[in-house]
Amino acid sequence: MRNLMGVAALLCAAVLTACSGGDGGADTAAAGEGAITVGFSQVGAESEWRTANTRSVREALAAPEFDLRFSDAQQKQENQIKALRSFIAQGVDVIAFSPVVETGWDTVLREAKAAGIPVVLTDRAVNVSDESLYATLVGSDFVEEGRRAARWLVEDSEGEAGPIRIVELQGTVGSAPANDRMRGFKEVIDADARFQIVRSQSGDFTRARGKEVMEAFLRAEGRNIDVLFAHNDDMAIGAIQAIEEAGLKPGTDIRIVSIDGVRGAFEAMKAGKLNATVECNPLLGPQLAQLVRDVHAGREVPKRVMVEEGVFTQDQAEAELPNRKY
Ligand code: GYE
Repeated sequence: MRNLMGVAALLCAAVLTACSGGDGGADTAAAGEGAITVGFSQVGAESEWRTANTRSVREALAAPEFDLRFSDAQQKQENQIKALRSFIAQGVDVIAFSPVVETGWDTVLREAKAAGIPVVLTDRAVNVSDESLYATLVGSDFVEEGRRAARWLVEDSEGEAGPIRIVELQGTVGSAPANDRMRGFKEVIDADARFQIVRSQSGDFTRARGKEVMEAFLRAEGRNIDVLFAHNDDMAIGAIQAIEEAGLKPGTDIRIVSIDGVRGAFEAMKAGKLNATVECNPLLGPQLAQLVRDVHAGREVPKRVMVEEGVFTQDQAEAELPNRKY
């Protein structure tokens, strides 16, 4: 038995650089003959959004025309770089990945280019000196999402006297959604002197960190917090718990606006604990599949492909909840 396991482990190591651990876990899907081999490196499993995104990508690339090699980076850039190198070594037809952070990709993307493997970015952008290092990016407009969150706040604060003290739970440091949502939000609130961001810290897009950081905000600011802006719903949901444990009413004592539009956010809005969520649609699997087909066939693709989305408030939560697919 032990020997068999040893052989299995060796085989596993030979086929993919890592079956678990290393690049954070990888696997293959059943594929038809002549299938397009796609190496996909996912950020991790940090949020409800990400779970829905992974499901969408896996479903779309489960068709026999694709052979999917999926790898989970557990929110670490070094794991993603390893996974990309492993995909290059395997000679996949197309690489797709959702970059954890924006910078630090030039070298590995140059390696992919030298190997003639087109790269499709999903969800998050990169900051590279040479735009030809990737074929296209399919994802949301995070700056606009930040603006939408702020515009909701401005509208909701009509007639209110200042100062309106805001705490901000930021996403993963250096990630495109954290950078851009912060920028979009600030752009709008900076035009109105009543708004002040009094604390700002990363909660890494997770519930657990969102709760911890909100606890620290509450310790530092006491009852002087009017608004929480969270870069994603999961951190807002974690923060709601912290606010309740501090004896305050989330949604009333502290108004909360976050981003993603996941089911948990709709439930929190229905319960009156979250005020608004800005939609960020994770179901981009089908668009990704089409881009993979196109770049593989050598067809021209737009450099930027957008995902459609909206804003939802408490009064819409009950009616919208049954329609939510994530
Ligand atoms: O908002 C957050 C996730 O990159 C858009 O990552 C994505 C973000 C999403 O962890 O929940």
